[in-house]
Amino acid sequence: MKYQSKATAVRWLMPVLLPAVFLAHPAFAQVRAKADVTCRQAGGPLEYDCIVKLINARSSEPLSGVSLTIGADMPSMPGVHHLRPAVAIEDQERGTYRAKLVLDMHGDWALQLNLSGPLRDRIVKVLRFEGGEVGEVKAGQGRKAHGH
Ligand SMILES: [Cu+2]
Repeated sequence: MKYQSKATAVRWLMPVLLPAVFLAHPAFAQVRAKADVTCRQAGGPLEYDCIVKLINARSSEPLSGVSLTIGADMPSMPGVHHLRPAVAIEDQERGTYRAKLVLDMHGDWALQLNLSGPLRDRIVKVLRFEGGEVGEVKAGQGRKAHGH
């Protein structure tokens, strides 16, 4: 009998609890983002224009209206480089964002994409910046040490 009254209580609470969970982030309650990042040298040797395409990981629809900043750190030297996060601006093309990165040396950089606003997420992409060449670094290909 006691068990049954507990179950009844849960049934009564469900309509109250469920909407509360979704109201925390109304439109994007369970959305995860996927990002495609391409950068190319622009201006100085350590200046790069980066294009970030954000899509909904489930539906592959472009994610528009997201507040996006890009932080950067060197995985081989955590905490050594302190770059101010770059603010990305959405392009006319929905879900496409542009930011200018000014690094302080060439090498492998972990870019932290911080998504906020209607959707909160964080995506890390490791890219190798070597002059005009920028490419994605797959897991296990990172360089061990570098000098300053
Ligand atoms: Cu470094």
